[in-house]
Amino acid sequence: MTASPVTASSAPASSVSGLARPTVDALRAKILHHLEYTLAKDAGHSSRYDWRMATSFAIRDEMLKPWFAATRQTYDTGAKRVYYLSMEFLIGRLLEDAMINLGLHETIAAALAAEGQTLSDIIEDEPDAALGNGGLGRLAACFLESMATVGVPAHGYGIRYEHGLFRQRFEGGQQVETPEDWLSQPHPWEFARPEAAYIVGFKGHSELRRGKSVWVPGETVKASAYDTPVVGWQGKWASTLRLWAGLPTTQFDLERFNNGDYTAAAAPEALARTLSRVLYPDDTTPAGKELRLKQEYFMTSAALQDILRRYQSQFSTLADLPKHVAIQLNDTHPAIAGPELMRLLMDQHDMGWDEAQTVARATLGYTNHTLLPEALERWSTYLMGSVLPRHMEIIQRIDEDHAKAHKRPPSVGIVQHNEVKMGDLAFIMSHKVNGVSALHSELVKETVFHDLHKLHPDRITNETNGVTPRRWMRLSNPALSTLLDETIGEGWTRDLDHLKTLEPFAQDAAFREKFAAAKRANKVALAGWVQDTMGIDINPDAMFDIQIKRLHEYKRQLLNCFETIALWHNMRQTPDAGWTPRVKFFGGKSAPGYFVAKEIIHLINDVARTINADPVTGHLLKVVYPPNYNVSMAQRLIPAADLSEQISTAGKEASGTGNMKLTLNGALTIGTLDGANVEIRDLVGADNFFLFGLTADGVEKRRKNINHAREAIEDSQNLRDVLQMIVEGRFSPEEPDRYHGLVDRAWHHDHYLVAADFDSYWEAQRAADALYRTPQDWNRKAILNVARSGFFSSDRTIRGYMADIWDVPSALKD
Ligand code: T68
Repeated sequence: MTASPVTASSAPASSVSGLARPTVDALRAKILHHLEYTLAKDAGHSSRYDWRMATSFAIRDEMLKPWFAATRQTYDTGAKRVYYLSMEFLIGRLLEDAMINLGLHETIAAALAAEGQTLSDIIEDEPDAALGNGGLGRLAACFLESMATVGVPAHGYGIRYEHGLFRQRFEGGQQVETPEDWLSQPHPWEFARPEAAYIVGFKGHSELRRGKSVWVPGETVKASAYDTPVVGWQGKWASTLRLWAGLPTTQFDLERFNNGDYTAAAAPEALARTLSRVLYPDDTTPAGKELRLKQEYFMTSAALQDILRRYQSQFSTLADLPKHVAIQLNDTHPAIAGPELMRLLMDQHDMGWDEAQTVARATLGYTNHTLLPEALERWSTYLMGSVLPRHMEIIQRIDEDHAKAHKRPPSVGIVQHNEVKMGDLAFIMSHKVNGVSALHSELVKETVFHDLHKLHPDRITNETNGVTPRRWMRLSNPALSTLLDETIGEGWTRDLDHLKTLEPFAQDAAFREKFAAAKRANKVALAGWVQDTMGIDINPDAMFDIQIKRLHEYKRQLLNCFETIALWHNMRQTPDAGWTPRVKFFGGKSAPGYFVAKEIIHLINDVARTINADPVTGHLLKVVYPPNYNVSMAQRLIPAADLSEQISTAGKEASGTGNMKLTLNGALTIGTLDGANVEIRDLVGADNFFLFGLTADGVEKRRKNINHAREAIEDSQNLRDVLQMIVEGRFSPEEPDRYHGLVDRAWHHDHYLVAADFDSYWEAQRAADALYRTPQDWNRKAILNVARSGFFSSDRTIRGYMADIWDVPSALKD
């Protein structure tokens, strides 16, 4: 390979101020240095992987300065720290994110170009770190970045899963899972911290020694830390993601090995490594397995030991812990933190029961992410008592104390019917409990925590979710970002409320044209990718209608699929009726054991196959379901969306965050009054949102009529035709009865009210069609969606947590 001479040696064009930024030359030299000395490769014989690693190391070097500075300032000022405990961090690719936040995008592109390398190819070479299932894990990743932008001294704590969320393939239209192996290549962003290691126990028993309970674990493992720095916008601050890997505490048994018993010799190691082997792929349904409980405790205990060690290195009295430390529990998965923190304070630091409970509660906050009753974690007292005997004792006493103090009704207990209700435990052990959208937080008060809310009326609060505008606009949508920069300045990246100043431009025809051109460019790029990867030809001038999220019955991909069939059927009957051309995109994974969701995937793929092969409607309708939806695919799809499908059964989606990303990127929403859709619609205006369907109250009432589905189907010619086509095997001629079970459930077990909402959804879709035929009006509304979506920045969410829950100020001056 011939390298061109270095010419662009002056300061790079970039927007970051205040950071001493390296020049193109300096970065080029850094990359070459890492190629040679870190990777031991000759530039002339380096692969794309080598270039990516060398580039990542060069960027990582630039992260160290803000990271060290933030850490030092936090120590020096004794600032209060925030710890975000989460079983999931769905961080995705990190290279481009770091480059953008450090203002080095163009500099790196130039440095690589000088070596004959293309930045976009290198970016694409990075595997997605898929250490999460969906919204909850992605929210944690957005929060880390926002805390680094807003200036919160923060650590995220999680597990360094060797295998993240499985990879999805389609075979004959059915989902097939294969293991994800992001760590098969070294991860350039992490620093191993073997000195930060803690022993975590399981099982054994609890015994009294001199009047004090002491836990004697039957098994132990070691949690060993790996740190990844997360820099905020313009590198003014940084946070740390600390992930734990499981290691054996006992030495390798050489004697057994020498005696030929290789399996037994390696047993302790295998056991320990299992803890950080694989992410549980079930979103919204608890796994109920011993390994999952062990993983939760493993992460939580290691985090709390680390937090106390850091605290004690700086402060003396543990009674002051809540003055200096706030710990946030991302759902109930780390809810064992309540009893574990008490155990550490009492058993290891000699604090009394009452004080330990007061300190723990003042330190902990709990975020609830779901109302689905089946999704609330419960562990059998038998399992909890055998895996964590000392914690079981503590939980029982917390429960007794609470019962006595509040003379509460029997239905409120943490321990009920031989199960530990982790939501109730988290509620009782936290000083604040929050929901994730305005509607959700109200429903939390009325449903899951109805009784506890009555006893503690000031505890539940709302923190509506948000998304980081760095990744979800600046990085993923350069076309619109540049237009925003030119039109309203760059300030929106740090303060998304600046988008308000875009509002008058909705009336400006010249701006609307530029806006439409940016959207079209994104659609052309997506269409090219669909052609290359799936061989499907789609029209960039058709409406791109996108539903991307985990497959779940309550999210109602089935409703969208039924509407797609009805649309196709109507188009075939009157192909010349002036239809608005559409491309329906689906993306998402089903939990491997979720039969009904997998059947829906199969149906969507069968429908796509049938429709895409139809010459009559080929110019009007296509269905695209790319496999293995992940963060990187979201970054590709969202900027190209015209219509955002947010169609969950009202009362079921806690918030949604994809809905926010799509609005921000100028898609109009078709949606129910569910989760954060309610706030989106309030902010963007009812005229700029396609509303349909029952309300949360309406859903509850409608369910009381046991014939709700049959009546709705009988009233809807369209829906009857759809079900008839499916049941006749129109989409599965090779196996005509493939979907008999699905159709039967639609008639008789329609728990999520697909039928009841169908006609209203159909009408809203036709209103969207009509509007799309008047591009001026569509674009005006799309611009208003962008201009009014500033509220949905995760920076705003983080400021809410800081003020309402953590009592932490920003460490940044401006
Ligand atoms: C999601 N929850 C909510 N759970 O469904 C979504 N669950 O409405 C909300 O916007 C988002 O959280 C952020 O608040 C989840 O994503 C899980 O992924 C999950 C994982 C394991 C066990 C249970």
